[in-house]
Amino acid sequence: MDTLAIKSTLDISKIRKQFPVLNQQVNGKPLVYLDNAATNQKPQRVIDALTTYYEKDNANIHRGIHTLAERATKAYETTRHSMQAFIGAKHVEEIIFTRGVTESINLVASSYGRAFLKAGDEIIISGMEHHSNIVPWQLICEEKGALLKVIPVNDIGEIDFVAFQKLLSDKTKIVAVNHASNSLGTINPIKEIIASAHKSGAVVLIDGAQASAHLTFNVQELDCDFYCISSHKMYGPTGTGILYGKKELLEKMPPYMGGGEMIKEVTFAKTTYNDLPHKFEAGTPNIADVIALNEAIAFINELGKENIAAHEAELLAYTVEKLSTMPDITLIGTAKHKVSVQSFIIEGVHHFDIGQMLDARGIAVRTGHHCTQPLMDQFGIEGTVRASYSVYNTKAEVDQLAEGLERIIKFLK
Ligand code: C6P
Repeated sequence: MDTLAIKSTLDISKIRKQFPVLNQQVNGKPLVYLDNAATNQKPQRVIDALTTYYEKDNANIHRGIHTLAERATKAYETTRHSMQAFIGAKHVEEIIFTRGVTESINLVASSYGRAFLKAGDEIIISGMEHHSNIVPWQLICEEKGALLKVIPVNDIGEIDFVAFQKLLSDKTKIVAVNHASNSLGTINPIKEIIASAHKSGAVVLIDGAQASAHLTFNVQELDCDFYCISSHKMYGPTGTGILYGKKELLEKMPPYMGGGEMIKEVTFAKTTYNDLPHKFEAGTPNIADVIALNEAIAFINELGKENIAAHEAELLAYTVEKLSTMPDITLIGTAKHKVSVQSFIIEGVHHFDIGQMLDARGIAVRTGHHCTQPLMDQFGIEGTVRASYSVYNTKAEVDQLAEGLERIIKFLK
C-alpha cells in the first residue's frame, strides 16, 4: 500500500491532548519526543486502566472464584480476544502473553528449537535483525549444532531476495525476519519471504516489534507461523507482549517454562501440561499491563491504522525532504518501503554528541547501534542518530529537529 497516496484526516492536536507526558518542558524547552521506535508514549486511557485495575480489581487470575478474581480474569481474557481480532488470528488460544518480543522469540527458539532442530539444520535470519532476533537463534544453534545463515542487505537497506532464495534448501528449518527494521525503517516483503520459506518446508517467525502500531496486517493472510509483538511499542504498557503461533505448532511444542497454571496435573512421578494458551503462561502473569493493553488496542483501532500510517508517512517524507537538503547529513536507510524511522549520521561528529545537544533543546532521539551491531558493521559505522515517529508527532517537531541539527552543525564545524 502506498501510504503517501492516502491523506491523513486525523486531528493531531486533539490526539496530543490524550498524552499527558507530551505536555512538559525538558531542559527549558517543550518536549519533542522522537524516540518512538524505542518505546512510544501512553494515552491517558491506558494509564487510567492501570490505576483502575489496582484501585478496584487487583486479584490473581484463573485461580480464585471470588468477584475480584473473576473481574481480573475477565479483563485479562478480554485483551486476548482483542489481540486476536487486532492481528486476525484464527483461534484465541493462539495468543500467548509474554514479556515482549524478546521473550516471544526466545520462547520459540527454545521450545520449537529444542524439540525440532538437529545437527546440520539451518536457520535463516536477515542482516538487519535486532539482537533479539539474532542471539536466541545463536544459542539454540550452539546447543543443537545447527547453522545460522544471513540474508544480505544492500546499501539502501533492503534485503537481497534472490540471495535469500539461494539460501533456502531442505536443510532450512526456520526463517526469522523482522516485519520492519528498527534502525533503517525498511518494511520487508514478509508475505513473499513466508511463501518462499514454506515451499522449502521451513517455519517462519516474524519480529513485529516495529510494525504492530504502524502497519496493517493479518496473520492468517500472511500465513506466518509465529508473529511477535511488544505492547510498549504500540501505546501499551512495558513488560508485556504477545507471541502469536499457529495452533497446530504450539500444540506440538513443549512448554518453555514450568510452574503454576501451565499444568493439568502434577505428581512427583509425572506432570501433564495445560491446554493452550496456558501451557506457555507459567506463573502469575503481568495482569495489570495486559489489561491496560486492551485500551492501547482500542486507541489504535479507533484512529484506524491506515490513518496512523498515512500521517506517519507524511512525517517521514517531510523529514527526508528537510534532512536531505543539509549537505553534512547522510541518511542511513533509504529503502522504498519504510515505516516512519529515519537514521542519519553527520560526518566527523559523534552520534552521542548530537543526541546530547538535541536533548539540551528538548528533543529526544535515540543514538547508538540500536541493538543492530552487525548492520552497523556492514555500513562501516558505530551507530546513528535515529528519529522515529508516532501518531502524535507533527511537522512542526520535524522543523525543530532540522533547526536543532542546523545549529549543531554550525556550532561544531
Ligand atoms: N527495539 C529500539 O530502540 P523488546 O525490547 O523485547 O520490547 O523488543 C526488542 C526488539 C526486537 N525487535 C525489534 C525490531 C526491535 O526494534 C526491538 C526493540 C528498541 O529500536 C529497543 S533496542
